[in-house]
Amino acid sequence: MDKRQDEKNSKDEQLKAFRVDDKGKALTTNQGLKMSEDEFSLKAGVRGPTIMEDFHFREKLTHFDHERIPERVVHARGFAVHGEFQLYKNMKKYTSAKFLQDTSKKTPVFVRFSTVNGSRGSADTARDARGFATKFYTEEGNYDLVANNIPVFFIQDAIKFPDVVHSFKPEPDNDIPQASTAHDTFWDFVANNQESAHMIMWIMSDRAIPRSFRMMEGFGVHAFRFVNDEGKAHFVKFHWKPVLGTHSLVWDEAHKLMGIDPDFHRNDIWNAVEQGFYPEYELGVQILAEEDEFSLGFDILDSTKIWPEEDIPVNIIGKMTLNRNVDNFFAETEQVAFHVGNVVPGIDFTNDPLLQGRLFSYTDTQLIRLGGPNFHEIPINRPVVQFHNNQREGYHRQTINLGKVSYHRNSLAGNTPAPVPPEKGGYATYQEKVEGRKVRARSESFEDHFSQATLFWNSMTNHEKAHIIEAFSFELGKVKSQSVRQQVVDMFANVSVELATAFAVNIGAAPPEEGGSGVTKSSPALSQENTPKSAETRRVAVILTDGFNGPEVNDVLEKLMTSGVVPEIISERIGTVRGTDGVQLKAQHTFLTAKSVMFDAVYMIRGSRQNKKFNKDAAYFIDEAFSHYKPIGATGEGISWLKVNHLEGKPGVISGTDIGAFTEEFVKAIAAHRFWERVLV
Ligand code: HDE
Repeated sequence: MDKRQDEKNSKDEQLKAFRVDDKGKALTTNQGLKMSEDEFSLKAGVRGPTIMEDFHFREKLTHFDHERIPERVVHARGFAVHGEFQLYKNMKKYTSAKFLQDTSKKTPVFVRFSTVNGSRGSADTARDARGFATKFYTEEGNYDLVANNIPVFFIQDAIKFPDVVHSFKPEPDNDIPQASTAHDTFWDFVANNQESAHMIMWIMSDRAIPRSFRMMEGFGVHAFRFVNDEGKAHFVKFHWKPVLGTHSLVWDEAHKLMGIDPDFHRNDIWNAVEQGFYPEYELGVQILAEEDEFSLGFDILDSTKIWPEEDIPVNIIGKMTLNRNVDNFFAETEQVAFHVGNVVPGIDFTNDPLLQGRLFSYTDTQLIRLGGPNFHEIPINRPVVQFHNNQREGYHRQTINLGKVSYHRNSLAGNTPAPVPPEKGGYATYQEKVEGRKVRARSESFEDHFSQATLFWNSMTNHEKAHIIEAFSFELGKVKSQSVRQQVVDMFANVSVELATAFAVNIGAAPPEEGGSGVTKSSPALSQENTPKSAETRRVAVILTDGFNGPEVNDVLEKLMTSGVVPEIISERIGTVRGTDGVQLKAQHTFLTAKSVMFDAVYMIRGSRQNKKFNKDAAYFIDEAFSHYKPIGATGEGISWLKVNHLEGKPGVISGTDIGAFTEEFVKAIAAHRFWERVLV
């Protein structure tokens, strides 16, 4: 294969065959018949009834009537992007997976991000875990890493999945509330299923309101197995680390965005990819030798536990770059079918009872959602290698299998398709020794529910703790049952008395008298403050009106863009805004179409032609940004505005007349993300 061809993305090449461009073509029925009319149904007389014979009308309406498929029972709202994965380090020592061995190769990927709770049309910024599912189209078949942005789960055994999901979905009598856990049944579940404590800490934390899909981590949650060519196994946990760092919104902002831009996360990632700001995530693995299975002080089969990164470092082994938006949302994003059981040689499972149950659920759910057993033939789901077996028929079968033989063992086709021995790349399950009595029980080693919840609490900075208290206070403040509120306070007293007391006071419950899990350790890696910070791709609202200082503003905007910042101009009307020295800029937004919550920072300039309305709108905009701790910059007449509004010199408020120094400082402030010390200002 020549090099150029090798560079091609094999999945993209495969999808080409299925793309259709209707533009400029004649309108036909699905049978290919050209139609002379598409606006009027066939009637008996111009004012008469439509007649049955109208095959075109029947076909068009029937297809329309069947356009919808059932949404996913969880993770219904999602958004996906194509990309590629490239390895930094050969992992042959641990796994025989080919895509984890060749550092020169790019493996095509398709990643679907999602919320868990809300239905397909719900808002992006709800408080929730986020799905982060990756399909690697490898030369050995599809490998799916079906991850979340939270490293633990609500429950320890898959048999309880329907229970937890029923509790957080809208309540069944009135179907309220949408995409929210702030209601009685969820918190009743939590208080009565205390294994959820650790996951709840994450859900109440800033992790559950990410700034962007591009700025969140991904976690495979379970312990999986790597198996190498010699058959030696290691336990492994998978991590995705966003190159831009892990950052969040604040709750007031997330809440407002649900109304102002329910597609906030979709817009964010779609636009980033269109603009060439390709989201990047590094793949990390935590590896544990089999003989160390019982060395961590908790059970590695328990999905409510993390492996603290300070104890078992995350080894960064490669990078994923998302670089192409889908052509068609339904065909790709909606029809993609992930399955935690899609593995390649060198990757195997463990006996985590949550993982074991998932191995059943994912195929089962596609059968109802995609309408039959041939969903692997849908273009987005096809592996880039051919598949050959004796499975046949079923709804919507597309493959035309040749020959008479569809059974094994046979002589008529030379006993093919033939199994492949492990040494030639055939998948062989790791021969773990298993014995025991059949029991329906929780292992004693799964009984500590609070230690790691406390570890998480201990690892938070002050503002992160304050946000957790606020989240509990909001959620439980919406719970009607006094008994449930009290049960939750009593439960979280086991995590931290400080935490439980703080929110008990806010929700009219009795604070605990004692509690705590006795854990004093913390894990710095759990705080988002310790992740990378960058101004790149951050959106800055530039507020100006006619008469602004043309050369100065041009200079700042250029410098911002050189630093990877994305300025967008807001003025009184969309279109040309005129500055001094003949400088003209294009305003993309007005105060009606853009709100401060849609931006990471504000750059206030004004202009000599300001009027009362402009000043009032700008004041509201900047006040709100300030209350969300966002960086604010000002030059020219913006500086006097800061003075009048008493913002000058406040944390994260940058102004100056030396443009070089101003921009440098402003870019640093944008990278800092938020100025939490304003709480005290
Ligand atoms: Fe899922 N999960 N899950 N899950 N999950 C689904 O499969 C399930 C769990 C995750 O973008 C469903 O195709 C069970 C953990 C993601 O298409 C369903 C249990 C983690 C997605 C299902 C879990 C996940 C799903 C619904 C407990 C993080 C979206 C639609 C035993 C590691 C994939 C579908 C996409 C989707 C079952 C727990 C991640 C019903 C039974 C833990 C990212 O099969």
